[in-house]
Amino acid sequence: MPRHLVVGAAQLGPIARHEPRAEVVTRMIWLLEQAAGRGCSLVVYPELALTTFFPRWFMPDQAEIDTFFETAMPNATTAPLFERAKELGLGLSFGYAEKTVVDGKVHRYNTSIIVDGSGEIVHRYHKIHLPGHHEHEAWRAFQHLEKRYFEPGEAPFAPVEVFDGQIGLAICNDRRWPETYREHALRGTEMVLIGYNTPVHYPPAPEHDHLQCFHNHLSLQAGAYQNGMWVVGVAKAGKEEGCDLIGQSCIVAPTGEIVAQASTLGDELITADCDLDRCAEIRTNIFDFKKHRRPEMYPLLSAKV
Ligand code: CDT
Repeated sequence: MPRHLVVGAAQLGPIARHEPRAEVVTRMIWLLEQAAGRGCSLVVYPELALTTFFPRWFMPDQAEIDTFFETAMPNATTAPLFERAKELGLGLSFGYAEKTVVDGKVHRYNTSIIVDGSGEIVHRYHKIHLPGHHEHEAWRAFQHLEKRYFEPGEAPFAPVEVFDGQIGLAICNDRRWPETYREHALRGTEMVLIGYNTPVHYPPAPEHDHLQCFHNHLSLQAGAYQNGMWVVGVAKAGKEEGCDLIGQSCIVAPTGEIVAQASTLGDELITADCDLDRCAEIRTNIFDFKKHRRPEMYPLLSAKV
């Protein structure tokens, strides 16, 4: 039996700083219902899907920063999304800012989850590659304070068995790192779900602004092909609080080909019927890791340099 997973990439348009979470959830449910109509089993939303991309502002007051964090998932605001998905028998994946207490210590993560078709959270991932800076840098047109507001995840990339496949997570900046896909692939991941918020303007190197969309697809397509896996990239797009975010949400086959792509910068669903067995086309041929990989020749790859 071929293992087909019909997946929906649910791109979100801009979310205003003071837009209530409940309104965002309503938008997410609208996309979810479209996905059900198109035969999807899994719907993937962006990084930090419930709020505006708040690391663009320096906020000295931790209480204000914490207004963007969730202390439970699901919670009263997201419950309607979980309930509707369960009614429709659909799985979900979305990112959010997570505040959690472990052994009396508070942790804040940039988190993404996978929810199965029965409404259970079956996987939780804490973003490993946190970009940006720690301190307020007034010269920038806007801040990128992920390093200040989150702590990095400490669990390696790994898939979970769900939807009759090996499904994994990564978040935004992770997609630019070849290690993300290779670690996933070595652990058997067949599809990686990657939400992102990527500004067009990159203050430290504005000469690269015109390359943002190119680098997005370059990374997602190379990661898919060089590791023989499906890649689902989902943007928060459009002009958000004066900051332009790229769109280009896409679903990439293990051959590196884009099989579906968003054409707007707003709320938009794209879908693809993904045959998970197609990963073997690459992994038992050109990138047969056991046969052709030479890990003894790459000792620095997992060393601190
Ligand atoms: N959210 C996120 O990781 N965004 C970064 C922006 C560039 S680094 C400041 C990205 O890699 O797309």
